[in-house]
Amino acid sequence: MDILKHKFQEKAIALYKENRAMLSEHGNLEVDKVLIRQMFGGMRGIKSMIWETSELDAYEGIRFRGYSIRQLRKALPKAKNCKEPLPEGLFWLMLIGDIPTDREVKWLTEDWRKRSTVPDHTFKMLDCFPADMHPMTQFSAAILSMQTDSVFAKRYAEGISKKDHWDAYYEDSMNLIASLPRVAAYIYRRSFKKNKHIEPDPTLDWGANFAHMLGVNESPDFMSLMRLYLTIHADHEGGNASAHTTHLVGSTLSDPYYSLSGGMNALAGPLHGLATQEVVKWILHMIEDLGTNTPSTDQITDYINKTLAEGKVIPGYGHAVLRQPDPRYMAQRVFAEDYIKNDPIVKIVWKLFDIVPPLLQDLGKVKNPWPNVDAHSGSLLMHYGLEDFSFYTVLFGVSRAMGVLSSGIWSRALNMPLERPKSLTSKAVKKIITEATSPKK
Ligand code: HAX
Repeated sequence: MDILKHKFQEKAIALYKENRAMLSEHGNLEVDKVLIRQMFGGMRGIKSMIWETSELDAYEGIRFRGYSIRQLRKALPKAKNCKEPLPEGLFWLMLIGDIPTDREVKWLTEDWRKRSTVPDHTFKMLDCFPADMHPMTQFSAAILSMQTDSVFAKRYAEGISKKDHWDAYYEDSMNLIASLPRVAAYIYRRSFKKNKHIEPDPTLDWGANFAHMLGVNESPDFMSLMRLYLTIHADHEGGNASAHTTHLVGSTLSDPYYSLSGGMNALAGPLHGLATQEVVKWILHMIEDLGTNTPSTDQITDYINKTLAEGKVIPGYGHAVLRQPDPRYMAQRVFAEDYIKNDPIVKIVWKLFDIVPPLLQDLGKVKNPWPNVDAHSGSLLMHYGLEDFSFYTVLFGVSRAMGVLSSGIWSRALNMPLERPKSLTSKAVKKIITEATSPKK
């Protein structure tokens, strides 16, 4: 058994026993009552699932195993001459709960390199798709096509014991994460670079090799950005749409390929991960509309009001849980301040930070007027030559795979059951209200 898997097994058995004991003693304890507005309001705030790898606080933002992004930028192992953490280190932390050593991270980079083979039929299938098919459609289909290699599906068909589900899930998850940069880079090059592909570089770490295969910029700065990007987008606790979808599909004991493909379809929505493309699209339209890439505060204000008057949202702003500027936005801002502070699009992104929140607040209904992660990411990618914004959500997906699959391994190890919440009809809710509000006889 490999070193990561062995450590995981020890941790998983211990937590499984602890949780079982806790359930038998305190299973009937009430944590939260569900309100009618939560039932109709996208289940906001209902505590109803277990997610070990990260937790989101409305004011402090995301913590991975208790560590904030700022702490992780210091504590996680780094590549030589790079200030940003290696995403492999975050994966180890999410799975095991401890900050890995440099040696452990080196082992993981090498393990993923060995596992990074993509089946030939996946490339052949992608080659049959129209080149202008949205990259997220290609990505989700490519993930699904690799399901032929699923260790979990094969072992399940052979009759695997419940207690070994996590082991097969681990193998699939590691294989999948290892191969995603190759798949994503292939989609990018076939869609935007005349089908001219770049071979992986086995001397590079996971994130840097991905940057290399995209082939838009060979500078160490772009590799640093990619490592940061892949680290901060990985996980945002379990209730967000891509994580929750992956979790839900996995709860049926569909294998990680089915589950992640489902999660990616959720990420592809404009209220979720597609917002990263929408932000850049919206800024570029604004520049074209106004005829300048240095718009004044008044011009930007008018453009925002026009967008709102058309009944659209301002992409990159607002959040279902956060009530402060997203620390993932702030981490990217710090990177931009260090490396590319004179970029015109970055300057617009920073101007929007001052102009958008009061305008959203004036609407009187927006709960969080601050920027989310997607408000900044595209401007950084554009600067380094990754200008094809319909590809941005695929990058997000490669990173998100680390969070949702490490959580998936935990779900199988803790023997999480089929997920099946209760639904009611509107009529049934009205009846409940009538009974609760009519005077007692
Ligand atoms: N622009 C305009 N209106 C907005 C808004 C924005 N950025 N954010 C919220 N609102 C509106 C909502 O549409 C809603 O209006 P209605 O009542 O008329 O339907 C009202 O304000 C209340 O919404 P809320 O409770 O504040 O926000 P929700 O939890 O319902 O939704 C969203 C959260 C992220 C979907 C929302 O803020 C939004 O649409 N933002 C823009 C899209 C975006 O950036 N999405 C990415 C989010 C982060 C993420 O998942 N990244 O992957």
